[in-house]
Amino acid sequence: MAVEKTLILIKPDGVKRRLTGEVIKRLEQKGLNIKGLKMMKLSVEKAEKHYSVHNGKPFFKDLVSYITSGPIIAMVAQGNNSISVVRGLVGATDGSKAAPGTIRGDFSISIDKNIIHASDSVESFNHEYPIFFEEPEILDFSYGDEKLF
Ligand code: 3AN
Repeated sequence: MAVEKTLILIKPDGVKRRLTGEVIKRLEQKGLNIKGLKMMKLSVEKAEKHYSVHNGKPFFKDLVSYITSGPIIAMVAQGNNSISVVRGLVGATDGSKAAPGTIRGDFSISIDKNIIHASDSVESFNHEYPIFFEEPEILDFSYGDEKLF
């Protein structure tokens, strides 16, 4: 068991479809601790950095133009094994194949407009979070209910 932080983005389709509350509800219900949260419009430069691992792939340009097309919500959440826990809540990349009960399985039917991004490793988190947050914006506090989860 490892207490980890993970970066979560609600993508422009998720924001425009008013799924922000639904996503946050699922993270909170699971027992994840949200430590930073903001709404922002991503610059192309930051989007290219965030998705640098996909640079050169056929869908890279569309990925960048899509994630910069409207406001997103960025969050840092902390909890036991939070990276794999949140990936489980998110579901498979392709919404048309994601299992019912997952966020993508319940709300997406496509591979690109798939509501949400979540870090897939500690290395990814370390690469991703500084693109969205300054260190002091990730708050160090206790919710006080940790013993209940
Ligand atoms: P995930 O978000 O499930 O970690 P990644 O990291 O493989 O998926 O891909 C990043 C994003 O790129 C996905 N969320 C999806 O929006 C997009 N993507 C991945 N594969 C494809 C593809 N074959 N065609 C179009 N978009 C894709």
